Amino acid sequence: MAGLFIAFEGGEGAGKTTQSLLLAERLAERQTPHLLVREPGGTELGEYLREYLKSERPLSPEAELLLFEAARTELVTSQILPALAAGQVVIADRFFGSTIAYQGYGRGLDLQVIESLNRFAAGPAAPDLTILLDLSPEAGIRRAMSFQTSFSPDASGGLAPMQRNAEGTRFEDLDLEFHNKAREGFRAQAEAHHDKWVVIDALGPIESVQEEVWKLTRERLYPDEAEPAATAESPTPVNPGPQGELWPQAT
Ligand code: ATM
Repeated sequence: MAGLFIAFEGGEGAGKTTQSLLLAERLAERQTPHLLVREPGGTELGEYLREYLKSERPLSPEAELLLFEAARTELVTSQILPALAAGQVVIADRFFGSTIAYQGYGRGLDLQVIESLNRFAAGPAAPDLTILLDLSPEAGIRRAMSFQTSFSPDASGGLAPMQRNAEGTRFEDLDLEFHNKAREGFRAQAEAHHDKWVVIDALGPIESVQEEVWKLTRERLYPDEAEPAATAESPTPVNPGPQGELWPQAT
């Protein structure tokens, strides 16, 4: 398959959305055709399922798994495969590594069942490179909280907390033990597939993580390009940019 498929994985607050957006910006600067997607989401069905999956409404672990896979199939067939066939770079904010981590390691569902559902849902679409932005759940949750809450003037002229993330909190509400298991699931995959997964310490500054991400992408997209000489110039200014309706929050 032509094109290049890059997935970002990691826990809450790891910076996947920010890094996906920054990578898309860099590709746009070079006029490299690309598609930015997130899971679950990116299609009408996917966004509909996302709303339910993130809500606190009742859901068994088995149904949860099947809904993530349903959202995935829709995204893969309608967006990812056509983009790859057209030679584009596909950037995914989460892909099937999240299902192994959350429904497998986190929820304790059978890993072989998940792997076969992942294959069924994704068909021939598999990331050429998965970038795991790794950090402890404690640090991630602290960071995510700072993204999610901001302040807005209230009716009496004071400042009232405002929830920037209007989505539900099914996963955010799970305890640290769950998030530690999910992290273990991500790291185990990175170790088992070290030819396709790269781990980046997500605690570093956004700019240096971005440089590492760009280096990994450039090596694959433009392998003949010489490494630019180091300069004293400051790195590309970081601007997570406006986020559209289908992409409401940088995490
Ligand atoms: P974010 O896009 O905000 O990361 O939310 C998606 C949530 O869905 C995320 N929650 N946390 N933390 C992880 C979860 N998820 C799964 O449990 N399995 C999956 O297969 C995918 C794609 C996401």
